[in-house]
Amino acid sequence: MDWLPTSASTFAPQVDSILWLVTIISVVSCILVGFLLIYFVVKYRKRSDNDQTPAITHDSFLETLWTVIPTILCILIFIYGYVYYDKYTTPTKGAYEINVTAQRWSWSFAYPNGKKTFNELYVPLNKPVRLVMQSKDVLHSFFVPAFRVKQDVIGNRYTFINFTPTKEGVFDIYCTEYCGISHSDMLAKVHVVSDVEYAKWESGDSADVENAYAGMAPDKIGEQLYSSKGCVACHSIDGANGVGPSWKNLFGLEREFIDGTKEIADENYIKTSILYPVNPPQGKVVKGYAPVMPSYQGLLTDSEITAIIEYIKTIK
Ligand code: HEC
Ligand SMILES: [Cu+2]
Repeated sequence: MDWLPTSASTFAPQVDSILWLVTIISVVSCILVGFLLIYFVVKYRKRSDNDQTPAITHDSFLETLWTVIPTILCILIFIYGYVYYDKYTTPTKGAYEINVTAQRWSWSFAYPNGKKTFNELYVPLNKPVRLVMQSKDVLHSFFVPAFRVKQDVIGNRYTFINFTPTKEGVFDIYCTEYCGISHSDMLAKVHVVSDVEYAKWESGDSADVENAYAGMAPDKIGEQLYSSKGCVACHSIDGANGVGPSWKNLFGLEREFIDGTKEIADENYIKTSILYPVNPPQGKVVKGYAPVMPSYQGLLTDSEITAIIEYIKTIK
């Protein structure tokens, strides 16, 4: 039975060993205390009515012992933890740097070659990676259980994570700092791929993305993008109001904006809303909503936007 999540970075075994150490110390102490408790209750029970408790005030030897042993254990745990904490906060020379931006309620990643991804982080296998992270709004926290790394992401200041992935595959990224109503949707994936695949992915352009959808109908692609690009965090498809308006029956609807103007929600309106959600002159904020939608300029290709529009048309 696996007690812990997959272990997929160089830190994972180290963090696990500390966790096991602390767990074993706790279990052993718990059993010891429990056993002594029961033993003393039985041994020193009141045997008769004139049984007197002797007036023992203290025992210097025992008191020293039960102070010194736990102190040594705590110091050991601290040193053990500190050594690894130090390693994980110190950058490795030549690490591959990726910029991470957290925003309610999504993650975006910018790579050294100018590539950008949204809610999908790509890292090469067995290469040290350094994440340089910041938040555009509130406190978030970047957590990859499989790598055993977690770090708060805050505004106006960079925070960092260093790790070396050791296993190919797709792992979960969570936000672990409560950051508002769609906090639990602030999920992303990290893809650990081999060197060869990574180079291919890095040099690939958006054509790659289109190939990934080969043979799929545009509305189905749009449906996938709806979750993978994080629209799901703010837009429902069942008519329920979220942070943003629902997409149900959106296509063809007349929209009223906070500046009092109106427009029919057609292809161009939807595309403009995705690229310039809030900034005038193109951007118009739908009446009754806050101007919080992030711009997807540079994060969605034209054909992806078309696919999303096709998908929105199907939501009736
Ligand atoms: C952080 C929450 C958030 C996310 C994530 C988000 N949106 Fe929005 N969106 C909003 C809000 C709020 C509005 C309404 C205010 C406005 O018009 O800017 C809106 C408006 C829209 C509109 C106009 C809708 C209408 O009913 O008139 C479209 C189209 C749209 N978003 C598409 C998308 C797509 C596509 C994605 C994902 C790629 C996305 N949004 C992700 C919050 C979000
Ligand atoms: Cu968050």
